[in-house]
Amino acid sequence: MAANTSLDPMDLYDVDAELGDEERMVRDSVARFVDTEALPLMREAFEQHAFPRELIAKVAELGLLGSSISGYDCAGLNSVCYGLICQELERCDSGLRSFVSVQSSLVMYPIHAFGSDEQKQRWLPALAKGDAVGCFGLTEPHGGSDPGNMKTHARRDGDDWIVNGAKMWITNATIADVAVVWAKTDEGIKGFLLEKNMPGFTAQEIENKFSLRASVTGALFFDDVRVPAANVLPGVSSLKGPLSCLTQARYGITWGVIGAAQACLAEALSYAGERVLFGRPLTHTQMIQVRLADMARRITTAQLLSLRLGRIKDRGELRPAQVSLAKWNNCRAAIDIARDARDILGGSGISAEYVPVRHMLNLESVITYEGTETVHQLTVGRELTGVNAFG
Ligand code: TGC
Ligand code: FAD
Repeated sequence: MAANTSLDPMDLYDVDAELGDEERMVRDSVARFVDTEALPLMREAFEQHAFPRELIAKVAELGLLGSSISGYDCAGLNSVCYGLICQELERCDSGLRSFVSVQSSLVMYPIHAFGSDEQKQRWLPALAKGDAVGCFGLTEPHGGSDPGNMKTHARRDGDDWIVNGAKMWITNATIADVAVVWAKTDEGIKGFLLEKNMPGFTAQEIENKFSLRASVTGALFFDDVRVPAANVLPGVSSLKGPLSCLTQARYGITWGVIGAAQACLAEALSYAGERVLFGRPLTHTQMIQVRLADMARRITTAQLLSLRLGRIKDRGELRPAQVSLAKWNNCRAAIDIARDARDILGGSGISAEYVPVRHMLNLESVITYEGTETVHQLTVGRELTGVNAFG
């Protein structure tokens, strides 16, 4: 009996049917942009260890920066649209999705949620248009999993604040016009908007990465940086501030990694269909079919988790442990799929001509940043048991 070919291999449960017209339209327009304008640049960008900055104006023009914010020249789209944007961008490369995640969830979101009217007017339209680039400084050199123990600190000096310390592994660090920097103060953890030319504020690129090569990553240093009170986010004074931003970005990542996994499955299907060994294409062997089926199973599970999460988020009922479960599950699924797809391609799997190895290497960062797998497992464990096992 012939196999049923009517299902979409990238969407076995027809998640597409659960989407509204606007959600489908957003996904399809980002997909077109990815296929025609972004993907052709990405292999070389990865090889050159450079973020293709020419794409900033294009993602801005498509309304992808701060897309969940209403007003301030932003698109005001729902959370599922944001997720679909991340999915299509990461189908291209995690570095491109990272750029949009950081700008949207980690820079524009805190300015919108915790900023003054003046800060919103000044920064949000510029960030939405891509005229300004932002970065988010939370992780420090001594250990990113425990940001409550940060060393960067700020003290009042008249109407100003003086910031000292350092941040590490910061996406967009050296190309940012504004950095949302979290620092300890006598009044709790506060967010500071540091501008690139402030005396004492420097950024240094981290070179020779084997992962996220098409993304800028760097360190930030603060040596007695004088920051006016007008640059402090007035709406939050605790760890809840930066952790709320992470919830937004982690949600987007749950969708993003589905795109990377789909790209790997597509490549594995195509390669295995053409590769003839022992007198038949690889797709005719049971073992390869089991491996492809397992990829589809994991992708389908991830799609259902993210869609459900998006609907919960749009109802305003999202809980951090729910995001942790999906970040853990979907990143694990994607990295396993990428590694397996690389193996199905044999020696070709290590070539930049095929996408799995690039996604596989990128996903090593994605499974680490925004909370490592262990951090998310322990977050779910804490939710189940009521016991904090981090310490
Ligand atoms: P804990 O006591 O759990 O929480 C302190 C306060 O924050 C609240 N909260 C959250 N709020 C919103 N979203 C979340 N996810 C939240 N998690 C906790 C919590 O309710 C509490 O509020 P309140 O009112 O009671 O004060 O804090 P803890 O110190 O025990 O930390 C818990 C832990 C380990 C989960 C947290 O520190 C953590 O998430 N660590 C991982 C750090 C991390 O993910 N860093 C990411 C840096 S940014 C990045 O990687 C960007 S990459 C981007 C890219 O390029 O795409
Ligand atoms: P550590 O916290 O030192 O963890 C080391 C190991 O210990 C991990 O395996 C971890 O899971 C494990 N571990 C930690 N705690 C426990 C525990 N209680 N029990 C058991 N095991 C534990 N940060 C930002 O602030 N902004 C950015 O824009 C940003 N961009 C990034 C871009 C890239 C490419 C990368 C790689 C990272 C980026 N990060 C950013 C940093 C990222 O969030 C951190 O790398 C991550 O949170 C982990 O922190 P760490 O690297 O210091 O590892």
